[in-house]
Amino acid sequence: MVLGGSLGTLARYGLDLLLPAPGGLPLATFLINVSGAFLLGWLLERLAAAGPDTGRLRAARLTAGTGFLGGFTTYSALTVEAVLLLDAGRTAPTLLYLAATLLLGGCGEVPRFGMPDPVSKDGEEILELWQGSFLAALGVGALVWGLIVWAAIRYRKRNDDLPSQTSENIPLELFYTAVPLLIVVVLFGFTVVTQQRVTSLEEDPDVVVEVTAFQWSWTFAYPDEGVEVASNGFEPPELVVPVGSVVRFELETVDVVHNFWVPELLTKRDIIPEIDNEIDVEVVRAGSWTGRCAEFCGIEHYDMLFTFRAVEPDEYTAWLEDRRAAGDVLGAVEEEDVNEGLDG
Ligand SMILES: [Cu+2]
Repeated sequence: MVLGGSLGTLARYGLDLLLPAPGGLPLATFLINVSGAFLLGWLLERLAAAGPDTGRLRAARLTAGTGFLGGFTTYSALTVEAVLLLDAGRTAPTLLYLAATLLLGGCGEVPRFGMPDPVSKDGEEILELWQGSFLAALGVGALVWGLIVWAAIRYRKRNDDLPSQTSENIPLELFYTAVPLLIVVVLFGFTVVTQQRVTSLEEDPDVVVEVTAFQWSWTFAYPDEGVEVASNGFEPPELVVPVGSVVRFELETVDVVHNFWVPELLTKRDIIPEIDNEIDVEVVRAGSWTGRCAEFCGIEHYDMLFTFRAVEPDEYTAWLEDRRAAGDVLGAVEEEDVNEGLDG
């Protein structure tokens, strides 16, 4: 905790020196407190998900959370700066500064920035990558906007003298070449790691489903269970999977290119003639969502919906029984029948 606290304080002083104070406003403290609060929320959530607060997890919480982030964020600086601003008669900026820090910092949970609430393990990882990239972009954006406004105000035209005619500044140019490169490298690194993880295939999936796309519907076959389901011609077909099992979707098409997409999985995959695509999905909670074809594949593309339903394992077994009893067995589906049904 002491080590973490010292490192956190050092990091704060470093940023304090680096970041400008546009118009005398404490930008550095603001960014530090808001980002610190977000990081702490994220860290505590991750630790809570990893297991009970004992042993190494507890040590990690004390070092990184209480120590580092505790030393990093500084509410004493917030108070002192607010009082200094108030004394200087700048009431509006003071209130804005306090409100923005506490509101943003108090969000606790990072917003999803437009992504659906993920229902699979991969989806959670993809969401985290998206949130991280979005926050990084927001941070860079805020810094750039701040610098633009600051430069416009600080160096506005005051008289007719020529401004400074500096033609080059090697350290500065190196700095603004290195920083974007570093940002790209970091984003690229996180992307590759996440991509490798979410596209990797298990040795031995618990359930295999053969997903067949055609103009314009789907069939879902469970070869190990001898079950195959299709649309009844009136309702979209239903794809049912057990919660907590690794499900392999083997994707194939019998005609043109389609695309398998359940938005809540945060992933979709093209289904291309002659090319076998496979994805592994582990759904983490029960529910029912709408899946669709995400590749324009013809006049009734809009109708290529299916119901994606995740149920507890015993319910899944019962569903398989029901399907067999209803005659939804392998080979019983004729694609032409389904097409006629949909057309009629
Ligand atoms: Cu399609």
